Amino acid sequence: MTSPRLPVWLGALALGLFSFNARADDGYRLWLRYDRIADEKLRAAYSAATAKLVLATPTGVDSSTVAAAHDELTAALRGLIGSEPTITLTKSATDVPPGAEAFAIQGRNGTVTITGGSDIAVLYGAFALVRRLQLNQPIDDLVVHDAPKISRRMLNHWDNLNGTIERGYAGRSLWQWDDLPGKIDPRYRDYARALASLGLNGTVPINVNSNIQFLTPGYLKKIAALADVFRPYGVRVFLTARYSSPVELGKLPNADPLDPAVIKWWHDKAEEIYALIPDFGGFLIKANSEGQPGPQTYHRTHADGANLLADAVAPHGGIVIWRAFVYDADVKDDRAKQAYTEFTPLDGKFRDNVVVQVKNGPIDFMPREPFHPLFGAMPKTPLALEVQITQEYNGGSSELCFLAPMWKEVLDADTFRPQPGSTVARVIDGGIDHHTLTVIAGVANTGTDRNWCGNQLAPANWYALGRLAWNPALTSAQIAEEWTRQTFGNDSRVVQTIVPMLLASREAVLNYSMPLGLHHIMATNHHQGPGPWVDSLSRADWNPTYYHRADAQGVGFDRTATGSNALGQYAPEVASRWADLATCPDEFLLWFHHLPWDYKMRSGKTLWAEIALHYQAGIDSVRGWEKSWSTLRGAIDDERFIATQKLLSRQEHEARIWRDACTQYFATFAKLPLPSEYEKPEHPLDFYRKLRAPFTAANTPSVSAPKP
Ligand code: BDP
Repeated sequence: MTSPRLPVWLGALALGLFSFNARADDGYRLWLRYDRIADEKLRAAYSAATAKLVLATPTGVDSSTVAAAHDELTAALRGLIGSEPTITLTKSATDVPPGAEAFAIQGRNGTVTITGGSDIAVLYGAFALVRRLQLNQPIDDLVVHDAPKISRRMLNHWDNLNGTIERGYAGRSLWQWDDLPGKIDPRYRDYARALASLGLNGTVPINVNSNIQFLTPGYLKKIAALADVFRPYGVRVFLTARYSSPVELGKLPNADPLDPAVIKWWHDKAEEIYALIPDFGGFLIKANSEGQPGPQTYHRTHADGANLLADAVAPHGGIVIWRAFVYDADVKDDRAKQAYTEFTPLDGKFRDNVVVQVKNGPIDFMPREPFHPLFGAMPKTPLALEVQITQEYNGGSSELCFLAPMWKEVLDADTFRPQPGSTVARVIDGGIDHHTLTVIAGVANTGTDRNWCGNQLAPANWYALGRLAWNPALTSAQIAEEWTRQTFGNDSRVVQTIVPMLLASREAVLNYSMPLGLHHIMATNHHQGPGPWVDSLSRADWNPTYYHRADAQGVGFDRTATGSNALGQYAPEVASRWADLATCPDEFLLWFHHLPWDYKMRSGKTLWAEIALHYQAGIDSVRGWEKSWSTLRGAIDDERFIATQKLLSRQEHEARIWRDACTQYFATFAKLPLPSEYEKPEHPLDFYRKLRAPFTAANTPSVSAPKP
């Protein structure tokens, strides 16, 4: 990807037209780097194998999407192997289903044919071929058939009208609202290329805490201009909407979903949107959650609310994605239970074009949560999985935390509903309950930083979400290796250093922040450091003390039958495993149980010692990466080498703050000595209690939904 601001020669460098190894690289090109392959023999083999490229589409007619595939292949082959491919377009005569996103790649005797069920599928095939070349994989006698497992693969941006991003750590919003629709930042196209390269086919450019301005005619034109840029890349635009828009924009007395005037208002709004954006995807709605308006304001259900909007977009082929992240001020026994309690009675009551979007766990994107009990519990309703790519609770952009292992843990979890083998992946891909409307969404980590995501390793998470959305069966290791090779090159020393770091990082972050099932013990507002002592926020369930429940007797949230019985929301096979201390995995121990400090763990050590040692282990991991990263000096460009070195050093510092703050705080209850392996804390507890994070965009509470 080239920047509009770069001088011409640098742009050429970015496209890989120069064969030397650049010593500076700002990461702008993400994983779409087309630097010349060093191995001459391999280049010659690739050059011979790709002498002719045939794009076979259902119509054989040139389109902006075919042109995008053509451009990408040309840039990639020029850059990677220095050859000028001959690309021809033809009408396909194969068994790839028309209209579908499936593609086939066949290579023989110097001709590679990419056949797709649609033009977009051909573009996906083009990116798949390019990836093979970037990974230096053999392409002789190539036969590849591929198709996505989930139909809507989306990014959810939490970008605000004023250019800030809720929980965004990579600069300002990519969308230059003041300049749109007249001025199109070339970066929008690079964004669409990145999405298409992974097969992501939907984007919600604006925050779920929505601003009514986005539904005004002026802003709809700006959004339509974005949609025009994204369309050739197969990326459809969706919008969030504030539920009370008919009142605030339409000046109606209420927004009751059963009121005919409200129904008409939304129908008219849908017409207006589709006139500007004919392939508009539909609405993503956060309602009756964290202060957002919703149907319950009018004593109606989430189904009434969703169906109102679903009926408005249905004539145009649109869908409604209704979020299940709900909790109200009336905290009963356990916030973890609320979504299940509110939504399961509504199963079967939603229109066919509604999907309910569920976060991976029942609380809120904590570093580790058990899978959400709604998965498997609403067979008549398509359920989407929502994960967070932006690292709200995993160190923002100042820490390495590769999230594929976290998402895999959830995708592979067995809900046992209706029978064993019913994994979350199979619930959301529609396989279990035979739904065809299937959705997966990641809350984006993009911003205006040159490297897009705040640090040089964070794009691995964007990449991972896209690849898992296409195929949830891919392993974290496969994804980590692909991304590393595409981003840092195929030098085995580089690959063997970076991949293990990525794979270990999520567990390390857990260890030094919220080990053994501890959760929601972060600082107020910015969520980037420890705050286990916080107990004064206006809602009980915003306070870390609500979640860890440390006292002289022990620590942890009893969610068994003797406590909140949140476990009762899972299938009996799952519930009994987690309820029984003999079978509950250590990683969920304090999520489900309140245990004495001297509780004997599987390791033979006390719970207290294990907590302290997990915190220490987290730091030891980061220190290990600092050492291994230092061996890469000279093996990668200096710019990314130095930036990442600084990142890891900052991470070590932040990890120490977590460890010293949390262990000293919990020690005030445990009253037990720290194990000998544990390093002496740098400062007393009071120092950490007084620490205040500096002002950053990420450190400001949500604009429209103030919360901890
Ligand atoms: C929480 C975030 C908050 C979001 C909310 C949501 O802290 O900023 O608005 O999720 O998903 O994790 O709506």
